Amino acid sequence: MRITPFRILFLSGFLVTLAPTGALANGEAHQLAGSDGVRADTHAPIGVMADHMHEAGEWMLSYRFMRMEMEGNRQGHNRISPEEIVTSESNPHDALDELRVVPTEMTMDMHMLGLMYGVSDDVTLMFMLPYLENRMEHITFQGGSGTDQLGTFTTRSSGFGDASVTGMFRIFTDDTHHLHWQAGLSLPTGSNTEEDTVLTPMDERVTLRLPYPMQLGSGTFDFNGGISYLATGERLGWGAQYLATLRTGRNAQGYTLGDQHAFSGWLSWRWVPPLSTSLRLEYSHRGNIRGSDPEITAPVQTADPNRQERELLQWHVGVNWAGQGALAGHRLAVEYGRPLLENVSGPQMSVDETATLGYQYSW
Ligand SMILES: [Cu+2]
Repeated sequence: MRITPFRILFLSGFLVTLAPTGALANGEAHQLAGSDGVRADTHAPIGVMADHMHEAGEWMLSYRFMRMEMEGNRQGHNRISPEEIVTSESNPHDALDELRVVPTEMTMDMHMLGLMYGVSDDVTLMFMLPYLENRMEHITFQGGSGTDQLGTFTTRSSGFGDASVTGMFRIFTDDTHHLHWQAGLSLPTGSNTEEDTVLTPMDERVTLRLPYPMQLGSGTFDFNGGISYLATGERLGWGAQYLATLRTGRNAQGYTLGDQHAFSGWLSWRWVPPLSTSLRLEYSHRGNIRGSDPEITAPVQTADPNRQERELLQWHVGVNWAGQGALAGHRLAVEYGRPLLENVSGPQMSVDETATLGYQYSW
Protein backbone atom coordinates (compact mmCIF):
# COMPACT_ATOMS: atom_id res chain seq x y z
CA MET A 1 0.00 0.00 0.00
CA ARG A 2 1.27 3.47 -0.86
CA ILE A 3 1.88 5.60 2.22
CA THR A 4 0.38 8.97 1.38
CA PRO A 5 0.35 11.97 3.75
CA PHE A 6 -3.40 11.60 3.98
CA ARG A 7 -3.04 8.02 5.20
CA ILE A 8 -0.40 9.04 7.74
CA LEU A 9 -2.75 11.75 9.06
CA PHE A 10 -5.66 9.37 9.16
CA LEU A 11 -3.80 6.60 10.94
CA SER A 12 -2.25 8.83 13.57
CA GLY A 13 -5.49 10.74 14.11
CA PHE A 14 -7.02 7.40 14.84
CA LEU A 15 -4.28 6.43 17.31
CA VAL A 16 -4.41 9.86 18.91
CA THR A 17 -8.09 9.43 19.66
CA LEU A 18 -7.87 5.82 20.79
CA ALA A 19 -4.96 6.05 23.20
CA PRO A 20 -6.39 8.55 25.74
CA THR A 21 -9.67 6.65 25.64
CA GLY A 22 -7.77 3.48 26.53
CA ALA A 23 -6.05 5.27 29.39
CA LEU A 24 -9.41 6.47 30.72
CA ALA A 25 -10.78 2.94 30.59
CA ASN A 26 -7.82 1.83 32.70
CA GLY A 27 -8.92 4.03 35.57
CA GLU A 28 -6.64 6.95 34.81
CA ALA A 29 -9.55 9.36 34.47
CA HIS A 30 -8.64 11.19 37.66
CA GLN A 31 -5.26 12.06 36.20
CA LEU A 32 -6.85 13.72 33.17
CA ALA A 33 -9.52 15.54 35.08
CA GLY A 34 -7.68 16.35 38.29
CA SER A 35 -4.18 17.51 37.41
CA ASP A 36 -2.67 18.93 34.25
CA GLY A 37 -1.03 15.60 33.38
CA VAL A 38 1.65 15.51 30.67
CA ARG A 39 1.05 18.40 28.30
CA ALA A 40 1.22 17.65 24.56
CA ASP A 41 2.20 21.22 23.67
CA THR A 42 5.53 21.20 25.55
CA HIS A 43 7.01 19.77 22.36
CA ALA A 44 7.02 21.78 19.13
CA PRO A 45 5.27 20.43 16.01
CA ILE A 46 7.03 17.16 15.04
CA GLY A 47 8.66 18.66 11.92
CA VAL A 48 10.84 20.83 14.20
CA MET A 49 14.07 19.19 15.42
CA ALA A 50 15.91 19.94 18.68
CA ASP A 51 12.91 21.86 20.00
CA HIS A 52 12.96 20.64 23.61
CA MET A 53 15.38 19.59 26.35
CA HIS A 54 15.41 16.87 29.00
CA GLU A 55 16.04 16.85 32.74
CA ALA A 56 19.30 15.44 34.10
CA GLY A 57 19.46 11.67 33.58
CA GLU A 58 16.39 11.49 31.31
CA TRP A 59 16.60 9.59 27.99
CA MET A 60 14.42 9.81 24.91
CA LEU A 61 14.28 7.55 21.87
CA SER A 62 12.49 8.81 18.78
CA TYR A 63 11.56 7.69 15.30
CA ARG A 64 10.33 10.03 12.60
CA PHE A 65 9.10 9.14 9.15
CA MET A 66 9.34 12.17 6.88
CA ARG A 67 8.19 12.30 3.29
CA MET A 68 8.62 15.05 0.72
CA GLU A 69 6.98 14.80 -2.67
CA MET A 70 8.02 16.99 -5.55
CA GLU A 71 6.15 17.38 -8.80
CA GLY A 72 6.78 19.38 -11.98
CA ASN A 73 9.31 22.18 -12.37
CA ARG A 74 9.79 25.88 -11.75
CA GLN A 75 12.07 28.62 -13.01
CA GLY A 76 12.16 31.40 -10.41
CA HIS A 77 8.59 31.51 -9.08
CA ASN A 78 6.94 30.21 -12.24
CA ARG A 79 6.02 26.79 -13.55
CA ILE A 80 7.99 25.57 -16.58
CA SER A 81 7.07 22.56 -18.74
CA PRO A 82 9.47 19.78 -19.82
CA GLU A 83 9.16 20.99 -23.45
CA GLU A 84 10.12 24.54 -22.46
CA ILE A 85 13.10 23.25 -20.46
CA VAL A 86 14.57 21.21 -23.32
CA THR A 87 14.23 24.04 -25.83
CA SER A 88 15.29 27.03 -23.70
CA GLU A 89 17.55 25.93 -20.83
CA SER A 90 21.27 25.66 -21.58
CA ASN A 91 23.31 22.61 -20.62
CA PRO A 92 26.44 23.56 -18.61
CA HIS A 93 28.22 20.38 -19.69
CA ASP A 94 29.80 19.41 -23.03
CA ALA A 95 28.21 17.76 -26.05
CA LEU A 96 24.66 19.13 -25.99
CA ASP A 97 23.56 22.79 -26.03
CA GLU A 98 20.35 22.31 -24.06
CA LEU A 99 19.12 20.17 -21.20
CA ARG A 100 17.62 16.99 -22.69
CA VAL A 101 16.48 15.04 -19.63
CA VAL A 102 13.78 16.44 -17.34
CA PRO A 103 12.81 15.16 -13.88
CA THR A 104 9.04 15.10 -13.48
CA GLU A 105 8.44 13.63 -10.01
CA MET A 106 10.50 12.89 -6.90
CA THR A 107 9.78 11.21 -3.57
CA MET A 108 12.21 11.59 -0.67
CA ASP A 109 11.56 9.40 2.36
CA MET A 110 13.57 9.78 5.54
CA HIS A 111 13.50 7.41 8.51
CA MET A 112 15.10 9.40 11.32
CA LEU A 113 16.28 7.68 14.48
CA GLY A 114 17.04 9.95 17.42
CA LEU A 115 18.40 9.57 20.91
CA MET A 116 18.41 12.34 23.51
CA TYR A 117 19.99 12.43 26.96
CA GLY A 118 19.87 15.06 29.68
CA VAL A 119 23.49 15.47 30.75
CA SER A 120 22.34 18.02 33.31
CA ASP A 121 19.23 20.14 33.71
CA ASP A 122 20.88 22.74 31.46
CA VAL A 123 22.51 20.55 28.80
CA THR A 124 20.86 17.93 26.57
CA LEU A 125 22.72 15.83 24.00
CA MET A 126 21.04 14.55 20.85
CA PHE A 127 22.21 11.93 18.33
CA MET A 128 20.47 11.52 14.99
CA LEU A 129 20.84 8.94 12.23
CA PRO A 130 18.75 9.22 9.05
CA TYR A 131 18.02 6.43 6.57
CA LEU A 132 17.03 7.79 3.16
CA GLU A 133 15.08 6.46 0.20
CA ASN A 134 14.91 8.60 -2.95
CA ARG A 135 13.06 8.00 -6.20
CA MET A 136 13.06 10.26 -9.26
CA GLU A 137 11.07 9.95 -12.51
CA HIS A 138 12.38 11.47 -15.75
CA ILE A 139 11.55 12.08 -19.40
CA THR A 140 14.39 11.78 -21.93
CA PHE A 141 14.04 13.80 -25.13
CA GLN A 142 15.39 12.51 -28.46
CA GLY A 143 18.84 13.70 -29.60
CA GLY A 144 20.21 17.23 -29.29
CA SER A 145 17.14 19.36 -30.05
CA GLY A 146 13.38 19.38 -30.50
CA THR A 147 10.56 18.07 -28.33
CA ASP A 148 10.29 14.43 -29.37
CA GLN A 149 10.17 12.22 -26.29
CA LEU A 150 12.41 9.16 -26.39
CA GLY A 151 11.16 7.53 -23.21
CA THR A 152 11.02 7.68 -19.43
CA PHE A 153 13.11 6.18 -16.64
CA THR A 154 13.27 6.03 -12.83
CA THR A 155 16.35 6.29 -10.63
CA ARG A 156 16.58 5.23 -7.00
CA SER A 157 19.05 5.62 -4.15
CA SER A 158 18.86 4.51 -0.54
CA GLY A 159 21.05 4.16 2.52
CA PHE A 160 22.12 5.93 5.68
CA GLY A 161 22.53 9.69 5.49
CA ASP A 162 24.74 11.94 7.61
CA ALA A 163 24.73 11.15 11.35
CA SER A 164 24.88 14.09 13.72
CA VAL A 165 25.49 14.95 17.35
CA THR A 166 24.01 18.14 18.80
CA GLY A 167 24.26 19.84 22.18
CA MET A 168 21.36 21.92 23.48
CA PHE A 169 22.02 24.55 26.14
CA ARG A 170 19.36 26.15 28.30
CA ILE A 171 19.27 29.93 28.36
CA PHE A 172 16.06 30.57 30.28
CA THR A 173 13.05 28.66 31.61
CA ASP A 174 10.07 29.67 33.73
CA ASP A 175 6.47 28.40 33.96
CA THR A 176 5.59 29.75 30.51
CA HIS A 177 8.76 30.40 28.53
CA HIS A 178 11.64 28.20 27.46
CA LEU A 179 14.69 29.33 25.48
CA HIS A 180 17.79 27.36 24.48
CA TRP A 181 20.53 27.45 21.87
CA GLN A 182 22.03 24.50 20.09
CA ALA A 183 25.24 23.58 18.29
CA GLY A 184 26.03 20.36 16.48
CA LEU A 185 28.29 18.54 14.10
CA SER A 186 27.12 16.42 11.18
CA LEU A 187 29.47 13.64 10.06
CA PRO A 188 29.93 12.57 6.41
CA THR A 189 28.49 9.06 6.90
CA GLY A 190 26.12 9.26 3.89
CA SER A 191 27.32 8.16 0.44
CA ASN A 192 27.75 10.68 -2.36
CA THR A 193 28.78 8.17 -5.01
CA GLU A 194 25.35 6.53 -5.59
CA GLU A 195 24.75 5.21 -9.12
CA ASP A 196 21.82 4.02 -11.20
CA THR A 197 20.88 3.36 -14.82
CA VAL A 198 19.61 6.21 -17.00
CA LEU A 199 18.25 6.59 -20.54
CA THR A 200 20.41 9.00 -22.58
CA PRO A 201 19.14 11.23 -25.46
CA MET A 202 21.17 8.90 -27.77
CA ASP A 203 18.91 6.00 -26.72
CA GLU A 204 21.46 4.18 -24.58
CA ARG A 205 20.96 2.70 -21.11
CA VAL A 206 24.06 3.52 -19.07
CA THR A 207 24.93 3.39 -15.37
CA LEU A 208 26.10 6.77 -14.08
CA ARG A 209 26.80 8.54 -10.83
CA LEU A 210 23.47 10.11 -9.87
CA PRO A 211 22.98 13.91 -9.79
CA TYR A 212 23.39 15.91 -6.57
CA PRO A 213 19.81 15.72 -5.16
CA MET A 214 19.88 11.90 -5.33
CA GLN A 215 23.06 11.59 -3.24
CA LEU A 216 22.66 10.62 0.44
CA GLY A 217 25.27 12.71 2.23
CA SER A 218 27.09 16.02 1.96
CA GLY A 219 30.55 14.42 2.12
CA THR A 220 31.71 17.23 4.42
CA PHE A 221 31.70 17.92 8.15
CA ASP A 222 28.86 20.36 8.66
CA PHE A 223 28.10 22.60 11.61
CA ASN A 224 24.57 23.29 12.68
CA GLY A 225 23.52 25.93 15.11
CA GLY A 226 20.39 27.68 16.18
CA ILE A 227 18.10 29.03 18.83
CA SER A 228 14.69 27.70 19.94
CA TYR A 229 11.92 29.34 21.90
CA LEU A 230 8.77 27.66 23.15
CA ALA A 231 5.96 29.04 25.29
CA THR A 232 2.95 27.31 26.83
CA GLY A 233 0.08 29.47 28.01
CA GLU A 234 -3.19 28.27 29.54
CA ARG A 235 -4.42 26.88 26.21
CA LEU A 236 -2.43 28.72 23.61
CA GLY A 237 1.18 27.84 22.92
CA TRP A 238 3.66 29.54 20.59
CA GLY A 239 7.26 29.16 19.57
CA ALA A 240 9.98 29.91 17.06
CA GLN A 241 13.23 28.39 15.89
CA TYR A 242 16.13 29.46 13.72
CA LEU A 243 18.45 26.75 12.47
CA ALA A 244 21.51 27.02 10.21
CA THR A 245 23.55 24.28 8.52
CA LEU A 246 27.01 25.47 7.53
CA ARG A 247 29.26 23.29 5.38
CA THR A 248 33.02 23.16 5.79
CA GLY A 249 35.70 22.36 3.21
CA ARG A 250 35.26 20.31 0.03
CA ASN A 251 34.20 16.66 -0.17
CA ALA A 252 36.28 13.96 -1.89
CA GLN A 253 34.28 14.48 -5.11
CA GLY A 254 35.25 18.16 -5.28
CA TYR A 255 32.19 20.11 -4.13
CA THR A 256 30.43 21.65 -1.12
CA LEU A 257 26.66 21.60 -0.78
CA GLY A 258 24.97 24.96 -0.19
CA ASP A 259 24.44 26.24 3.35
CA GLN A 260 20.90 26.09 4.71
CA HIS A 261 18.95 28.50 6.90
CA ALA A 262 15.50 27.74 8.25
CA PHE A 263 13.13 29.80 10.36
CA SER A 264 9.91 28.43 11.86
CA GLY A 265 7.17 30.12 13.86
CA TRP A 266 4.14 28.28 15.23
CA LEU A 267 1.00 28.53 17.32
CA SER A 268 -0.58 25.61 19.15
CA TRP A 269 -3.88 25.06 20.91
CA ARG A 270 -4.22 22.60 23.80
CA TRP A 271 -7.71 21.04 23.69
CA VAL A 272 -7.08 18.75 26.68
CA PRO A 273 -3.68 18.17 28.36
CA PRO A 274 -2.78 15.17 26.19
CA LEU A 275 -3.81 16.71 22.87
CA SER A 276 -2.77 19.85 21.01
CA THR A 277 -2.97 21.00 17.40
CA SER A 278 -0.61 23.40 15.67
CA LEU A 279 -0.17 25.72 12.72
CA ARG A 280 3.39 26.48 11.61
CA LEU A 281 5.02 28.70 9.01
CA GLU A 282 8.49 27.73 7.84
CA TYR A 283 10.85 29.73 5.68
CA SER A 284 13.97 28.04 4.37
CA HIS A 285 16.82 28.94 2.06
CA ARG A 286 19.42 26.65 0.53
CA GLY A 287 22.36 27.92 -1.51
CA ASN A 288 23.93 26.62 -4.71
CA ILE A 289 26.72 24.03 -4.73
CA ARG A 290 30.30 25.33 -4.80
CA GLY A 291 32.66 23.28 -6.97
CA SER A 292 31.42 20.20 -8.86
CA ASP A 293 31.78 16.45 -9.18
CA PRO A 294 33.46 15.71 -12.57
CA GLU A 295 31.48 12.42 -12.72
CA ILE A 296 28.11 14.24 -12.66
CA THR A 297 27.72 15.55 -16.22
CA ALA A 298 24.37 14.38 -17.60
CA PRO A 299 22.30 16.95 -19.59
CA VAL A 300 19.79 17.30 -16.73
CA GLN A 301 19.15 20.28 -14.41
CA THR A 302 19.89 18.26 -11.25
CA ALA A 303 23.50 17.75 -12.45
CA ASP A 304 24.13 21.54 -12.48
CA PRO A 305 25.72 22.94 -9.26
CA ASN A 306 24.17 26.35 -10.06
CA ARG A 307 20.62 25.03 -10.24
CA GLN A 308 20.28 24.09 -6.55
CA GLU A 309 19.42 27.35 -4.77
CA ARG A 310 15.91 27.34 -3.34
CA GLU A 311 13.77 29.64 -1.25
CA LEU A 312 10.68 28.03 0.23
CA LEU A 313 7.82 29.20 2.44
CA GLN A 314 5.57 26.42 3.72
CA TRP A 315 2.58 26.07 6.04
CA HIS A 316 2.14 22.98 8.21
CA VAL A 317 -0.73 21.70 10.34
CA GLY A 318 0.05 19.28 13.15
CA VAL A 319 -1.29 17.19 16.01
CA ASN A 320 0.66 16.30 19.17
CA TRP A 321 -0.46 13.63 21.58
CA ALA A 322 1.22 12.89 24.93
CA GLY A 323 0.44 9.69 26.85
CA GLN A 324 -0.96 9.90 30.39
CA GLY A 325 -0.87 7.54 33.34
CA ALA A 326 0.31 4.11 32.27
CA LEU A 327 1.22 5.59 28.88
CA ALA A 328 3.22 8.53 30.27
CA GLY A 329 6.48 8.96 28.37
CA HIS A 330 4.97 7.95 25.04
CA ARG A 331 4.21 10.59 22.45
CA LEU A 332 2.78 10.51 18.94
CA ALA A 333 2.68 13.40 16.53
CA VAL A 334 1.97 14.16 12.91
CA GLU A 335 2.48 17.20 10.71
CA TYR A 336 1.45 17.88 7.13
CA GLY A 337 2.70 20.76 5.00
CA ARG A 338 2.42 22.43 1.63
CA PRO A 339 4.31 25.31 -0.01
CA LEU A 340 3.01 28.87 -0.09
CA LEU A 341 5.87 30.40 -2.06
CA GLU A 342 8.80 28.90 -3.93
CA ASN A 343 11.64 30.67 -5.69
CA VAL A 344 14.36 28.60 -7.33
CA SER A 345 17.51 29.10 -9.33
CA GLY A 346 15.98 26.85 -11.94
CA PRO A 347 14.77 24.94 -13.54
CA GLN A 348 14.27 22.85 -10.42
CA MET A 349 11.56 20.52 -9.24
CA SER A 350 8.71 22.02 -7.23
CA VAL A 351 7.73 20.91 -3.71
CA ASP A 352 4.22 19.45 -3.65
CA GLU A 353 3.69 18.24 -0.08
CA THR A 354 5.52 17.12 3.04
CA ALA A 355 4.44 14.93 5.95
CA THR A 356 6.07 13.85 9.21
CA LEU A 357 4.93 11.11 11.56
CA GLY A 358 6.79 10.71 14.82
CA TYR A 359 6.91 8.52 17.90
CA GLN A 360 8.89 9.47 21.00
CA TYR A 361 9.49 7.56 24.19
CA SER A 362 11.25 9.05 27.22
CA TRP A 363 12.22 7.48 30.52
CU1 LIG B 1 13.55 14.59 23.57
